[in-house]
Amino acid sequence: NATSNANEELGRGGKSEKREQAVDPSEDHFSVLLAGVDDSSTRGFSANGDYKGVRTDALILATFNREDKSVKMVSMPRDSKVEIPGRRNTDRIAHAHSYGGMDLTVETVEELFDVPVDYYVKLNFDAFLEIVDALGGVEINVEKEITEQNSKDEAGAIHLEPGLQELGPEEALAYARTRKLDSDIYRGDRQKQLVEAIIKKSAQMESIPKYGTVIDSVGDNMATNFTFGNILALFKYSKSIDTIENLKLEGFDDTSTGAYYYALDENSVEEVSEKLKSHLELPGYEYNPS
Ligand code: C30
Repeated sequence: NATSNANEELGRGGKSEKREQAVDPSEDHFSVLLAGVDDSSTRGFSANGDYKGVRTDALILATFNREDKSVKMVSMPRDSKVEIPGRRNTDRIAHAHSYGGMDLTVETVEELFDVPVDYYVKLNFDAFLEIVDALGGVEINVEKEITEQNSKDEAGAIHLEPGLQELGPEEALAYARTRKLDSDIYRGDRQKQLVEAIIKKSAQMESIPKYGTVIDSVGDNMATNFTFGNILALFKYSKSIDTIENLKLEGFDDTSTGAYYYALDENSVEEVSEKLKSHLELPGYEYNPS
C-alpha cells in the first residue's frame, strides 16, 4: 500500500509528552509541524532516516481550533538560535533535524514554545511539487518581482511579476525558496502564504484530485504521522476553516559569535507561546478570539 510509505510514527509514539492523552484530529484541537527539507528521495524518505546533514529550510507550526474554525501559524526562521534537547550549546533550529531527524525537531519546537506538537508533515521539493500539481496550482499575491532557480537549480528559470496570480508547482516552489531577494524572514512569510493558499485551495476542491496517484508519488517524498484516514478527514475539515492568522516571531541578527544567528526576542517567544496554548485550549487555558 503506497500510503504506508508516507505514514510514519515518531519515536515517542502517537502522543506528545506534553499531552495527557493523544489527540484525535477529527475531534480535538491539534498542532502540526510542517517541515520542508532540501533533500531527495533517492535514499528513501522518512521522518528519521538519513537525516544527517539534512536541515529543515522551512519550519512552520500550525495550530487548529475546531470550534473557532481557525488556524494560527508561526514560522521559525532556520537560523533561530535555540536550545536543542541533548546538545550542550545553543544552535540553529534547522540543525535539530541534521542531528536527530524529526524526533529531535519536534522536541526542539515543543521546548521552544512549551506546547505539544501532535503531528508532523515532512516533505521535500518533489512532494511539494506533487501537492501543488494535484491542487491545480495555488493563488498567491506576489509582492515583488522574483527571478529564481527551478527545482533542478537552473538559474533564472522562474520569473514572477508582482500581482495576484495562480502559481503552478515550479513557480510555487521557487516562491517558497526565494531568499536572496530580501531575507529568510521574508521567505518564512512567503511560506506561510503558501500554506494558507494550499489550505484554501483544498477547501475549494470538490473531491481529492488524482488522489491515488498523488499519494503514490508523494509517498516517497513525504513522511507524516497522520494516517490516510486522518488526511481524508482533514481534507473535509479544510472547508470549515474561516480564519488563518499569522503570528510573527520577532528577533534580530546576531553575529556576536562570528557566525550568523537569528536571536529570538524572548518576549516574542513568550507571546507566541501563550497564543498557541490558548488556541489549543491546553489545560488551564481558554480561547477568547479577539
Ligand atoms: C491541514 C494540514 C494538516 C496542513 C495544511 C498544509 C499542508 C498539508 C501543506 C502541505 C505542504 C507543506 C507541508 C508545506 C510546508 C512548508 C513549505 C512551504 C515547504 C516548501 C518548500 C520545501 C519542500 C522545502 C524548503 C525549501 C527552502 C525554503 C529552501 C531550499 C540559497 C545557497 C547558498 C545558494 C542557493 C540559494 C535561493 C533560492 N537559493 O532552497 O535553494 O537550498 O535555499 O537558502 O539554502 O540556498 O543559498 O548560498 O546556493 O542558490 O536563494 P535552497 P538556500
